[in-house]
Amino acid sequence: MSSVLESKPAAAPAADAPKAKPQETIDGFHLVIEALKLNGLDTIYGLPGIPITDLTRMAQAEGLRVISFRHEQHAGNAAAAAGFLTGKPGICLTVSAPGFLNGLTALANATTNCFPMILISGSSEREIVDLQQGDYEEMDQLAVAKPLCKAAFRVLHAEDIGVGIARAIRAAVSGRPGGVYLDLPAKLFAQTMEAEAGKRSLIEVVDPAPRQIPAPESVQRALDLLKGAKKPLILLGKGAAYAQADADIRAFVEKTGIPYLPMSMAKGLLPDTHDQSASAARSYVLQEADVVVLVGARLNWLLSHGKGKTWGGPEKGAARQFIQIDIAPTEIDSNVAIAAPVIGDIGSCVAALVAGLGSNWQKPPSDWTGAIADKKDKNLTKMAETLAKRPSPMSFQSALSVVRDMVKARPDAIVVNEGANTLDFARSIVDMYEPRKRLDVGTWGIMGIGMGFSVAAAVTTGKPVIAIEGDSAFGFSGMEVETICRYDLPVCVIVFNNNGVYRGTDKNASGGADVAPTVFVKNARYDKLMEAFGGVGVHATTADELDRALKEAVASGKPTLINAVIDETAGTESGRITSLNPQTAAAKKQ
Ligand code: ADP
Ligand code: TPW
Repeated sequence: MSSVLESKPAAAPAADAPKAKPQETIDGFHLVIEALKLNGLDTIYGLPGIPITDLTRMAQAEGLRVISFRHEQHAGNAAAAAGFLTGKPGICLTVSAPGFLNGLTALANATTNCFPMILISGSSEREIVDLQQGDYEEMDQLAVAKPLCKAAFRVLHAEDIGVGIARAIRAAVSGRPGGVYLDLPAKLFAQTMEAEAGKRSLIEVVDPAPRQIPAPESVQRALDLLKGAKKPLILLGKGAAYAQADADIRAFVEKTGIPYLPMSMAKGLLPDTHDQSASAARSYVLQEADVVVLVGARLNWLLSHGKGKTWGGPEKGAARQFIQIDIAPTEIDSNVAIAAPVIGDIGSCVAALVAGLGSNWQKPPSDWTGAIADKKDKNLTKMAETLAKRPSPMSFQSALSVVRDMVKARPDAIVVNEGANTLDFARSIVDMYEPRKRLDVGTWGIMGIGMGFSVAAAVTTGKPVIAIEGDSAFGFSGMEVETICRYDLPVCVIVFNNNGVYRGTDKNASGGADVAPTVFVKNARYDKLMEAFGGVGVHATTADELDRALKEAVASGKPTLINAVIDETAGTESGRITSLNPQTAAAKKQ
């Protein structure tokens, strides 16, 4: 820690007094930096300003990587994605009130998705905030953050910085991971303390996300249920991807022989081309399965809450039973009854299930796996026909078939994906081959994660990133292409440009001069945006042009934006969730 020490003379000595030894001190800035370093947190995603500008400079000087963004939401999204990819909390650093609020969306989104991150915001003086006397960027940030994250802490004294950061780390990664807010008032940074005492006050967190071993009887209950299943199904969620228990999960799937479905961010835990993948027969298996094993997946809206038509209607629903593996006991029974909860970390739970299978484990009946194989064959043949077409202008499918081939050739590349139709089509068309290579809109279906997630993916892995973006989706974080260029990151953004939100053909019902609310400037050249900052911009109107540009981008690693012109009549309102639009839902009920 010697590099961060300041030497300050003690109080002015009297002329005849013996010379006092200079006292070594450390300030709040450096205590924060040292606490992060001590815990292996080596990257800060943020945006400078009062009172944290010096913190960003000093952190950089002390060897941390500081990635500076154009808007805090994207810095926050980057921290969240880094948390998901690495299992360590991603750090986002913002200024007070408005900067904090800009970061808060990302913090709430991280919490919703169970990604570990810590939002650290500078704040203004407590005395003034508490009396509401109107400080520069005054806000009671701790109170605002509390309902939107897993935990929130404030540190008032330099000697508590170590504890504050340790508590933030533990809260972010233990149990169900999530977002944590850490409030650091401006005054804290300039506080000093004696250096040795400062060093002693820091905490290196031991075992921040301890294994949680499931109760043996819960494992046995699950195995008993699974043994009797005629049409079993495994559903892998992004909790399974996060858990980094890839080998155990693979062993569980392959030893049981049970067909599985990956949720979008669990794609690649096993290659999408795996024999047991039931993705191409998704509707069929969800309707038919009699015992479903949920592995780090919640029965939320993305799974139709575990009931209704998606699950084969009331009769099938009544007969179906669930096994749910999750670290959060309160998740159980949140939508439908769970017959066999297995509570613990996914690695330990899945390993315990595999150990309990025994030597006489019977793989699922062949009439079940055979029926799935038939459906898959049919659907995959149909999909291959669609993908082989080369319409002009491009369709979502023809453009995505190019990306699909690229990812097949570079399975280590990370795919970031947002939009509506662009998301839905990419999820089913672009096969993934390795775990944690797909980042997308997640539990909220939120737009705006694109560039932040891309930056984090590139920074944490150094691998090529392919961001598959609807044109509307891209707009939420588009300015961060400057960030991508500034750090020279190997990110290739493909904007699926169909001139609007969902599509570009809506009309203004009033006949007035304004275009419809979902329509953008026609034939926009998003590629020029990348060129403005020194990256490569490509305007692609055919699949061949897209293919050439994408190959070039991945090979060169240069920041690239491909403006892929898609038929503006292609795409449906809200993609595959049209039914959630209030009018559509109401019409259906009538
Ligand atoms: P998806 O959207 O892919 O279906 P969800 O985000 O809904 O996935 O669900 C993830 C689940 O995984 C959450 O309920 C969370 O508590 C759980 N989870 C996250 N990490 C772990 C872990 N290490 N062990 C067990 N469960 C985990
Ligand atoms: C923070 C609502 C869902 S999808 C979408 C919006 C605005 C954009 C769809 O158009 P895009 O994709 O990106 O051009 P495509 O492939 O259909 O052409 N604000 C937030 N989150 C969400 N989800 C919305 C608005 C929305």
